[in-house]
Order: sequence, then C-alpha cells, then structure tokens
Amino acid sequence: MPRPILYDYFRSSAAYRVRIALNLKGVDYESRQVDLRAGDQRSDEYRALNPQGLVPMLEIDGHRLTQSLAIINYLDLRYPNQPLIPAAAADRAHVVAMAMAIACDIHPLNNLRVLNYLKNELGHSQDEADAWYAHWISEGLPALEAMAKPQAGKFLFGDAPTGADVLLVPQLFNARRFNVPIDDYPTLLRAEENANKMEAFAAAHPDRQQVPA
Ligand SMILES: N[C@@H](CCC(=O)N[C@@H](CS)C(=O)NCC(=O)O)C(=O)O
Repeated sequence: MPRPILYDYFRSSAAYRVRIALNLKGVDYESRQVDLRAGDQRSDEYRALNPQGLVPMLEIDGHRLTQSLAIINYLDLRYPNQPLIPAAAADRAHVVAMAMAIACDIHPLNNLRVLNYLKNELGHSQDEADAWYAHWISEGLPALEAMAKPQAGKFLFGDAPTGADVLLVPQLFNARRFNVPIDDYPTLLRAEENANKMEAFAAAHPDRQQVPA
C-alpha cells in the first residue's frame, strides 16, 4: 500500500488533530501543504479532490477521506493499537461528546472563512473579529472543563489519551495564538500538558511542520 497522503496546513487545527491521530497510531504519512492563506483550498484542482475546499483530507488505503472526526474514526478502526474512542457505550458517548463540543460548537465558528466573511462581506473590523473569536472559545471551554472534570485523570478521560485530547490540544493552541485566557481550566491544561509530553502530540505541533513558501 502506498504511504498515506495528508492534505495539510501547518496551522490548521483540524489538520493538527489528524496529524496527532496518525502519530499516535504510528502511521508513516506524507504531508502535502495546502496554503490556506493563499486560498489554495478553493482552487478547482483541490475542490475536485475535496468539494468542501477544506483541510484535512487523507488519502489512505485507496480512499479519499475528509472531515477530521471521520478520519480519526477511520484510523481508530483501521489501527486498533492505542484506541482513541473507548469501547463501552457510555464512555464512548462521553469522549465523542467532548470531541464534538470542540469540533461542532467552537471550531466552526472561528474558522478562517467565517472570520473572513465577518470582515470582508459584513464589514466588521479586525478587533470585532477577534472579539468574536474569543467569545466562542470563552463560551465553549468552561463547558468542556465541567464535562471533563468528573472522569478526567492525566487526560480528559482517564489516564490515556483519547480522541477528546486529540481535539483539545489544537484548540488550546488556537486559544493561545489569539491571546484568549485559558488559566481557569485546570483539567484541560493538565490533559494538554500530559499530551504534549508525548512525541505523537509534540511532533504534530504547527512549529514542527513545513510552512508553505
Ligand atoms: N469540520 C471540518 C473542518 C475543517 C476546517 O474547517 N478546516 C479549516 C482549517 S482548520 C479550513 O480548511 N479552512 C479553510 C477556509 O476556511 O477557507 C473538519 O473537522 O475536518
């Protein structure tokens, strides 16, 4: 089988999730940068591969997979070492709910195309767009902290990383990048710290990726 190809962007948090999952599973892959700042994701060439015009996309096992949660789910079934989603129904629902609190209720509101639409089409200033960005993180993370706390250990659920941590680490990276305060979330910060001690997480960090020229 050829090496999987990740259509990637160093600062994309959705792609960062998939890089972490691939690393946790020990999958060797090729990263192809799609330059989001240059708009390459909207090119006819890229949309012919992924009609949504978003990263990540993963070519693997003859499939072309999109949507980071679907990709992580595929990887978890395909490579059962280091399970990312627990088997027991209630645990599974809990971990998926934490992942979705980020993937569905924080991240999409703060996507590049949403921020560009606020500024370019609706005429909002950079300060207003920044306030919008901070608002949705500051609304989402306290809820995630409360969801995680009762069953957290070293990680958001127990003492091993799950898909919830795979989503958490890029989201906290984004929060810091935009100077959104995160000191009030000790459970999230503990999980992040433990995750970043693992090479699978550390190697996926934006600072360790290629940067498009
Ligand atoms: N729900 C998608 C979101 C993907 C997504 O929003 N990707 C962003 C980067 S983090 C993107 O490609 N943005 C391009 C744009 O906004 O034009 C997933 O989880 O894969």
